[in-house]
Amino acid sequence: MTLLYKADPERGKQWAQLFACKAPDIPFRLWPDAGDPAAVRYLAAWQPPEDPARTLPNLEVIFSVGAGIDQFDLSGVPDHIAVVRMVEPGIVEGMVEYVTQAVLTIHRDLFDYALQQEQRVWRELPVRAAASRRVGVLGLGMLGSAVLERLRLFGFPCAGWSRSAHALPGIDCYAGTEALDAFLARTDILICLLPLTNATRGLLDATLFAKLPKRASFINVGRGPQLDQQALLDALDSGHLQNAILDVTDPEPLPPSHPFWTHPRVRLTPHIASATRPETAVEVVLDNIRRHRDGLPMRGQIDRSRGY
Ligand code: NDP
Ligand code: OXD
Repeated sequence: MTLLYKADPERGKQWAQLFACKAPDIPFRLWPDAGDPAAVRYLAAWQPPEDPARTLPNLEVIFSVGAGIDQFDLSGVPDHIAVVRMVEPGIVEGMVEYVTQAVLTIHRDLFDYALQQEQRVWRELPVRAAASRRVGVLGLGMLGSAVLERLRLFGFPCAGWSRSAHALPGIDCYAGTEALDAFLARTDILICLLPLTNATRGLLDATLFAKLPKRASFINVGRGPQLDQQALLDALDSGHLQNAILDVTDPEPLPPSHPFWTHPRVRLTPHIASATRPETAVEVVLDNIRRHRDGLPMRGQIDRSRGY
């Protein structure tokens, strides 16, 4: 019943200690030291090995160490192997912090003040009330709903968009392609927290940006390939969009010559908005292993037909 860990080796050492302490009955191995491959039933990975079913013939569950699973090539994972994404409170807290700071950076004009500072200009800009800045989140899942719940407390009018209908206190919920235009038309700060699937790849394009109000801003914490990067540059350069904060790009890292690095209206961070915290993630994985052993549904098991 071995669990094999195949992701960042430093965090792997923390996982190893936590497993030794909380589940000494489950042998824990750190990739590439898999031990007897036939003993591996559980794999915790950012990216599984190639042909996981052949490499690990008795594999039963792949746990993503991240909330997203788009980095997995599911075509190489047979149906009898369950795939589970990371649903744990540490990831949620990190994302709430990151998006809150990004929204407040935009809302309190810190892009403009940074430009003024470069020119040694000391000039007040009018402060806009949060109640007049409409925030909209693409994705109402574990992360999107938590982010909105926090932003609502600042007084921003909040809305979210998802595939299926949701009802969240104090949030205007929009669902489905037919509701997207109305959601965009009421959104001054757009945040992407969608998983990368065939349906969301390239979704953030010129047509979508054109549907936002003039001088809206954009925050991408979903995945780089959801964004048409040239369309964003065009929208910023034409003044239709005001600012962009990007934690994810395509590729990662961006090449040194990419215009995002130097664009005065773009802030970049290297995919650090949020990360799994070993202390809380190990608890969740252990709970899911227990559930799996007891024949109960695991938390975060993905639906392959939806791709997330
Ligand atoms: P969830 O699976 O919990 O939520 C996904 C949400 O997106 C759901 O509300 C879902 O709708 C909606 N959605 C999916 N496809 C569509 C579509 N085609 N049209 C409309 N809505 C859609 O995911 P999480 O909230 O946990 O995570 C979201 C993403 O955030 C991850 O997949 C990952 O890419 C990214 N992420 C980024 C991190 C970073 O550091 N930058 C860290 C962690 C995650 P419905 O509710 O109807 O199913
Ligand atoms: C994740 C990520 O999906 O870090 O967890 O992007």
